[in-house]
Amino acid sequence: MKLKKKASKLKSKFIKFLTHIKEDKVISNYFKNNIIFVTYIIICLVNSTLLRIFCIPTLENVLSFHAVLADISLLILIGSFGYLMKPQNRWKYYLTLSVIFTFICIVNSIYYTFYTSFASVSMLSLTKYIGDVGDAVVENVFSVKDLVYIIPFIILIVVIKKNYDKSVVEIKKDRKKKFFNTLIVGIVSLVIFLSTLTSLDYTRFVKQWNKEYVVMRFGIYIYQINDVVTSLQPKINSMFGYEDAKEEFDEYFSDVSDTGAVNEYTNIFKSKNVIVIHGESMMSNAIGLSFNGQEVTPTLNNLASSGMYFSNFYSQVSVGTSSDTELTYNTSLMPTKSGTAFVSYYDREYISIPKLLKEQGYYTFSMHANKANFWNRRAMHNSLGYDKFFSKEDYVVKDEDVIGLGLSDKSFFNQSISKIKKIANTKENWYGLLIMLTNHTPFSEIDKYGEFDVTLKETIINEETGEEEEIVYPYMEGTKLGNYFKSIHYADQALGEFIDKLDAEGLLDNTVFILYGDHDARLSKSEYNRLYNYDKETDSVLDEDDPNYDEYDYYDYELGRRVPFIIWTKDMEGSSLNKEYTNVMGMIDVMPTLGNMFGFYNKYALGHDIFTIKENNIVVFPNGNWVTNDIYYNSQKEEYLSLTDKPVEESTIQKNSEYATKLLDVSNNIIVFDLLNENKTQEEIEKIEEELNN
Ligand code: GP9
Ligand code: MN
Repeated sequence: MKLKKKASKLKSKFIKFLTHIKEDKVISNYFKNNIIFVTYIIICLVNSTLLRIFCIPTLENVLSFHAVLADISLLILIGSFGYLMKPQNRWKYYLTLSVIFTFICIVNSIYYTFYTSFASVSMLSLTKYIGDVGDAVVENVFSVKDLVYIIPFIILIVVIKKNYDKSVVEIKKDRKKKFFNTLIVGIVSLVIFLSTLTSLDYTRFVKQWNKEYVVMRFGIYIYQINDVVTSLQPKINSMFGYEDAKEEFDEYFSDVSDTGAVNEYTNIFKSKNVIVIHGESMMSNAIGLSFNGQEVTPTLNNLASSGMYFSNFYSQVSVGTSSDTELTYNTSLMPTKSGTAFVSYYDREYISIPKLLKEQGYYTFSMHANKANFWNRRAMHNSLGYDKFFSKEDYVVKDEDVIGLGLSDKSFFNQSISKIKKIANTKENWYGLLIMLTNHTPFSEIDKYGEFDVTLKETIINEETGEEEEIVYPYMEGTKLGNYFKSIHYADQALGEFIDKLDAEGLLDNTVFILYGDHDARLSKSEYNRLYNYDKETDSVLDEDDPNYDEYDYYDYELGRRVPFIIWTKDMEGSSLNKEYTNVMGMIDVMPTLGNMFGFYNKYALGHDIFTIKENNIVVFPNGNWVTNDIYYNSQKEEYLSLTDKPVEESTIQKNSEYATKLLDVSNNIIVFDLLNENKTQEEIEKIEEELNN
């Protein structure tokens, strides 16, 4: 009876409360009195939703209840502090917050287009290179969608202009009350949000590894704040980092042999001279491709068909692009997890190809016609052990020889010949790395690349006249990928001329010629969709319902990022070495593979000699994805694509993913904690820790 009475009392109280809200227009009054605060919340919510629409556009991601609740909680919590200010000044606070949050969305929007990942403050050290590749960023990456975020922001400015009132007077007590009420609402929504999280969400949040997932569950703003904290963490918290890292390192290498395995390729190139070409943005998909009977890359095609062509080869770059490839190629280590090794860790000890060849008496040099401090190469090539680094200052750069980022490849190669000749005349054995430059995004200087036709031409018989007629379909003409083909055609031509000249000078007689593509061309999926699904009738991409339509999806794109790796000598054609090697291989495997052929060995290489590991190889990418001969694994989405008919075991996925995580950890620790520097004194260890702390 008592209970019933209580219940009806409560009910009437509740009804009274609702009537009060309705009749006194509590909600509409709240909106009216707090219009700037409410608008700030709404525009920040709209922007974070827009970002998910543009970057991770599945329904689940866009309408993510978790992300919205996380955003609301954070925005209210931070926003509540505005009520501690005088009402006349409050708008400044919300405007500042909105500037910061809008900026976060714009930066992430641009960053995602470029790297298919969300931004990290640890990348700030790279901004000094933006000026040099700025055009590339503006032409290829910055798009109208990145400006859309400004619209909600403008709405806020309009609302502020209309509603801010200088004359409002509010007593301190009221201010505090408003602050506490808002804070409590923020805390309640945060608690609700936290109660929806699973333990998996927490671990992913702490690791901040799977960025897409973190943004989907925690929203972009909490992601970014967490990113700042995790980026600073190694610096704040590295006092005991060294010991742990060293222990893991010792354990990892405890059962690695002190000498390399012997196989049929051991020492086959011992004491030969070496020319290595770093092929800027050279991708394997150009090899063998033709337009109207014209090969895009005749030189590469020729090298591939008359040499050792590793056709299932990947670069493993992170944000350090060219420099990451140089690191991995030279040392068989992976790019660092934050920052880039070339910029942040140039002063560490590295075991590198030039250093090991030097032990055999080689003279080693590198050549690149860009500024010596680009990617901090001057310092880092020294750390990698090159005897000499030829850079822009060693070349004559006439205006008419400049294409894109700097001296054209043709001129670069031409001028390099005499330098190499000089070295060859004075040194017994020599090894040189030449870094190309012209085939660099945005591939827009088509006038300077020379003629290369990327249209589709067909000959038909005119029914009326009976004569042959040529029809031209635009196909790749005027597209970014089309321009890329023109650009790589130029680079290929430069390479061809270089090889001819080397030969004419007798510089190929006792030389192994090696070429790798440094990374893909960083073009969007839609460009490839046009290449592979062109509808000449409509001059656009085939309709999705068309039986011939074969969508170029995420996996096609990732697998299509393969780059060439070729080992070639003048007399290789027709020999037993001259074939295509199809086992999956990464840049990290180059040092051990070449080491076996040239007779050097690095116990601390993290890759494998491809002729020892053969079909059991795994290529790990800096984002945790990996690929084997059988499977491509997407660590962000925890999905895979089977590449063969073999069934995929869950245990294989788990084993390989653990291998990938371990490899990335050990590699990162080797660089960050300078673990290859065996003679490090306690003082030096303390210096590193102090450096990480600052
Ligand atoms: C710059 C060149 C290009 O010198 O190597 O660097 P990337 O933008 O490809 O990292
Ligand atoms: Mn590059």
